Amino acid sequence: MLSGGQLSVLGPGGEVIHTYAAAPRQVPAAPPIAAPSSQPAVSTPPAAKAAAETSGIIASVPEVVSGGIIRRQEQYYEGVWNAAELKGRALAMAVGDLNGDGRPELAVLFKESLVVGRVEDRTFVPVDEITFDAMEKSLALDAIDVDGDGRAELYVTAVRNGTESARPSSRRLVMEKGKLRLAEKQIPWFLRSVDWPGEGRILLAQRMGGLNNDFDGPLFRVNVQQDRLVEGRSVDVPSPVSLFGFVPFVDEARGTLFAYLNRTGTLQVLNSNGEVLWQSSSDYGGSEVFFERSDSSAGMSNEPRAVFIKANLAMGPDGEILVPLNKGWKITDRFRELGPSRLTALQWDGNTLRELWHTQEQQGYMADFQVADVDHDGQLEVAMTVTFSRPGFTTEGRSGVVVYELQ
Ligand SMILES: [Ca+2]
Ligand SMILES: [Ca+2]
Ligand SMILES: [Ca+2]
Repeated sequence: MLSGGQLSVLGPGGEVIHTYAAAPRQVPAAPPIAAPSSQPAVSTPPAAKAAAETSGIIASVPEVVSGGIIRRQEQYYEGVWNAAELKGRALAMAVGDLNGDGRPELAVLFKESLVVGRVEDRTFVPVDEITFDAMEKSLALDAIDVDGDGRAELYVTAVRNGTESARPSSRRLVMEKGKLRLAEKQIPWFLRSVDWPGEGRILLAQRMGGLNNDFDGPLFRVNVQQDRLVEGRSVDVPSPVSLFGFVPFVDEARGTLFAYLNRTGTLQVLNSNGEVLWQSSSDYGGSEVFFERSDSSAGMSNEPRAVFIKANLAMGPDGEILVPLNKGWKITDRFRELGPSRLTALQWDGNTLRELWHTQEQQGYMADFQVADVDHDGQLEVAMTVTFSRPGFTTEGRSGVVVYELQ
């Protein structure tokens, strides 16, 4: 990484292995524009690495040297572009084929609205937009074909305002003849799609509990029957896993394990009994998205409590575990402004999670990400929604969808 006029080569755990003096450089405040594509640079001199770091994914490549010591050098892939610039503060993003034509659509969620479009020639072309009930706060978004008709539905987790009576009031939307239709509202569950071993992505739900129990009871599958979302079988997850901030994966010896972001930002690997097999020494996660509930410990002040929706974890195309990091999130204030941010890919080696690569840092808060073929060219990308400026008294704020080529 380049900072303070020095290029630091980082090891898999983020520790500095070498530091080189480098020419001063402007740190871009906005995401870099598409760089001309070239072959991945291997064993490039430090100066070339500094140039390459302005775009793309930064991989940690193991290089065995004598004496049994494994050094990791960095390898840079170019190809990062800004697929959309949107007004307002994006809360979540989802990619899926909403109309069944074989091309993906991109949906971006804001507090009270949802925008759907397509990425054509690396540009976001809006298709439709829908505005929601202002008494509800949108929190999370998924695109998944639960009813199996070949078109993904959109699932928006939302909570009805009112700290005393806050309750999930989620929605299902479908695209019909190029228009979004609110097929169902006031769904009384939190909703989240999760990559499930042996099945692919499934949609799960969980209920809200009593005042100090925000996510309560088992996680369960949901199905669509007669245009209604219905409760299906529950899935087994270890305590303390709840709906947001985990992904299961398979270890050949140990069976299904769970990568889990705990409430203090430590990334853990749990077995099915909830035993912690590994945990990170650095922080991950970080979210600015929350709803409010009454705080039974607040006493006379009646100050509500902020319940944050944990960052998404997901599986990468090669079985990597993808974990976002928004720096600065230890501030417990609900008006936290996080960033810079990056997405890290980690691989389980049977004992520890090791870093494979991370994206170049973005100077903003990463609200959400998804691996998908966003531009329909047959190659997967990582798409992420980043908040570049926040709403103020005179501005609406600005968000972007940044796309990293994985090839
Ligand atoms: Ca489509
Ligand atoms: Ca469908
Ligand atoms: Ca693509």
